[in-house]
Amino acid sequence: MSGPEPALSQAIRDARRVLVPLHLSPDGDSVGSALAAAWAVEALGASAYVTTADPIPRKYHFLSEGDRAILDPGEVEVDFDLLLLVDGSSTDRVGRSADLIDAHTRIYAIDHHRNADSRADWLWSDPGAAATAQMLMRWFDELSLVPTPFIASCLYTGLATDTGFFAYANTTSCALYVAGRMVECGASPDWIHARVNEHRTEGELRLLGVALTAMRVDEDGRVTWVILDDEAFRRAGASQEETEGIINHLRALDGVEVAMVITCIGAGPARVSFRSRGRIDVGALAAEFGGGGHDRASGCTLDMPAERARTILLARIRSLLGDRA
Ligand SMILES: [Mn+2]
Repeated sequence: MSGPEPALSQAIRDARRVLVPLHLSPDGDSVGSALAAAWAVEALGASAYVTTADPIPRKYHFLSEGDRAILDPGEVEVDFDLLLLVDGSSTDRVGRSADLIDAHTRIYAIDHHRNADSRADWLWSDPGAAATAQMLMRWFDELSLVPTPFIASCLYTGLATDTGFFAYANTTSCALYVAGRMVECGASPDWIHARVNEHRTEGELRLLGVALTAMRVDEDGRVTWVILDDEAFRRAGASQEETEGIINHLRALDGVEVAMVITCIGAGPARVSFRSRGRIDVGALAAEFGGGGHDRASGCTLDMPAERARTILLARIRSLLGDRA
């Protein structure tokens, strides 16, 4: 890949006001990278506004409740000369934040996703990077811009969460080296790990217990699933937002290739999450049913009762596994 300079810092120096939105369903890399990019924008002399159309998950509030406010797009009434997209390259991914730009706003995108499809004026893409935060740290080093301990923590959170705390296949030596740079600048690995993973709600843990008890395993042990319905949420005293992490436990069973969590509230549709250990591309599977995602993590929504969705999806997963036996 080629580096971002001098185009990126020149574009920021030429701008007065820069919009840095989070993408929809913001994750740790989105929150951390947007806050770090906004800090760099101001270090280069422009003013930065960070906005989000979707709520920020509770586990990232230790970043979003820092000294920079993350605004609802509806609260912002200024013109922007530059839109800086981080962790995504399309304005479609930022929801209502896209309403804040006009035809005169230039668009720069910094993204590590494969197939970064962009109508941006300029795109810095590095699919070899584990996180956008990793790209930003390298950019800061290129500019000799030394992040504060808080900004280093934002970057470290982005890189750590996108690599499953340095456990996924994208944990390259480069990712680990750059993580080391973040630690040198003041990020604390144990504090960030505890903030992200050990501030869970009682509802989340009780729902995990209900889900593991209700877990079903296919007869050959290669597929696990659970249906979370009104009764499951009631027994756990949990809300629909407290399902996070359950699916990773279902995939952790020895021998499992695909895990599936089906959530169904009242007479609503069946919302399905998939995880794969790698043999089955669950991104392609979800796409067959109108959803999407990555090869190891994806989801879709089926407008039918949960039990019927389970029957259809399990049959399809079995045939995919059979094809590859
Ligand atoms: Mn990312």
